[in-house]
Amino acid sequence: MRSSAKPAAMIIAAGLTLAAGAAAAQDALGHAVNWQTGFQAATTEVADRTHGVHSVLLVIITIITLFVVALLGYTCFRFSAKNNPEPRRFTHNTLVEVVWTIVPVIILAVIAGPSIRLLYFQEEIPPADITIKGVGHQWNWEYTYPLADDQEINFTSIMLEKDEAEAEDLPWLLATSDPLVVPVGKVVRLQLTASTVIHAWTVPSFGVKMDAVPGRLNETWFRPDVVGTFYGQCSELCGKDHSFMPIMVKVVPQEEYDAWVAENLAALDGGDQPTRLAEAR
Ligand SMILES: [Cu+2]
Repeated sequence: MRSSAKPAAMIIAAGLTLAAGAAAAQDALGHAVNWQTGFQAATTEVADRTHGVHSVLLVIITIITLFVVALLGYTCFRFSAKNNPEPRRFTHNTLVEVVWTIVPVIILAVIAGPSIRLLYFQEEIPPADITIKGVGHQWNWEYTYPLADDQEINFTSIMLEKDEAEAEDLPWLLATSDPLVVPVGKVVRLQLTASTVIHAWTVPSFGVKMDAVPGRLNETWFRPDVVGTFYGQCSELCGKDHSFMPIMVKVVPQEEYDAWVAENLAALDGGDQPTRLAEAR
């Protein structure tokens, strides 16, 4: 037993090192890296708390799995035809049945507490600092920022082709033409819908995944605590280019966000609307 435990421990240690390295490597990137096993670094409280619940569940699941495997192994060995040629004929054991009903109920009740608390935290949108409307098209995301005086900034994020992404040193298949721009530390309310089929707006670093459904307005929110560029992908199979409608979010300081809004508004006033309408891919 002892000799086989050592390689297993080494494999686990190597896996953890790999995961830690991958997590550290992607901190600055806002997207997953090859061979990454853990989550992308959390940059919102929702993501942080989601990871917390996941960590607790992982421990509980691991203990249960090991317990069941051990029981199974013991049963296979102890009650095999060879070791137990004369099987006993009873079919019920009240004590065992009570235990295997009550214990799972207690475990589920313990899991339900933090899980439901997190669900409420995710679902209750705090007072929003900015609101953005997102529309999923086949196959790109259109964003609208409603602003004062009936003005709005409207543009469509289209995935960069490989050469375009490489020219800008951005990750291909994740980088888009015009990214979403949001201020750091502010509550962003995102209202989502879709034009033809269901899509899902997902950014793992924010812990956000919300369906965009035609004829329906779904709301979600995020408050990014870290400046940087974060990526996600459509997460609801939506057609042939489902893999090619990524999400790119630039989280910038408030001044930079204000300047970005002013720049786009100035362009609107000059009649030179920066709107980039969806080009059919
Ligand atoms: Cu999709």
